[in-house]
Amino acid sequence: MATVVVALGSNVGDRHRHLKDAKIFLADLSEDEFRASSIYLTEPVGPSKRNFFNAVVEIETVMKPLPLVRTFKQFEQEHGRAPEAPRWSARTIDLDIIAYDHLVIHEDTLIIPHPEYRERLFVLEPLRELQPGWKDPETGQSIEELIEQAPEIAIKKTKLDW
Ligand code: PH2
Ligand code: MG
Ligand code: MG
Repeated sequence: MATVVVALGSNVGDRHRHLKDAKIFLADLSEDEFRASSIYLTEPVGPSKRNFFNAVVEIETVMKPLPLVRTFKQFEQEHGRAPEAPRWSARTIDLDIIAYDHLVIHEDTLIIPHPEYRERLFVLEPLRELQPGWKDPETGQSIEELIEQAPEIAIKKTKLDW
C-alpha cells in the first residue's frame, strides 16, 4: 500500500462544491486512512485571473502511479474539465499527484514528486498543515525550507467545511 499526497485546485464555477466532490471521490478510492488539509483561498500563480480554492489530501492505495493519474484525469473530465484545454486555462477541478510514498520517478509521461510543487505555496502550506514533518523525497529539504524558498503569493486558510 502506498501513501499518496494529492493536491486539489479549482478556480471556476462552484469551487467549494468541486473540492467537496473530489474529496468524496478520493476518500472512496482510499483503502485506508484518508486525511485532508483545510481549504485555502489562493492567489493564482501564472496568467489566470481567478482565485483558487486549494487543498492537499493524503490517500492510501494499492494503485500504481500511472493508473492513478489516469483515474484522476477521468474524474477531472467527468467534472467539466476539457481534456485538451490549454495549460493555464481555468479549471473546475485539478487533481495532481504531489508524492507517491518516497518514490522518485523521472519518466517522459510522469514526474514524481510533482516537478513544480516546490515553487507553489498553494501546495506547500496545506501540505505543512497535513504533514509538518514532511521532507522532500528527492532533496531531503524540510517543509519549512521549501516554504521559505517558494515565491510569495496571497494565501488564506478558510473555515470552509468539507
Ligand atoms: N494551478 C495551476 C496554476 N496556478 N495557482 C493557484 N493559486 N492554485 C492552483 O491550483 C494553480 C495555480 C496549474 O495547475
Ligand atoms: Mg495543477
Ligand atoms: Mg493537473
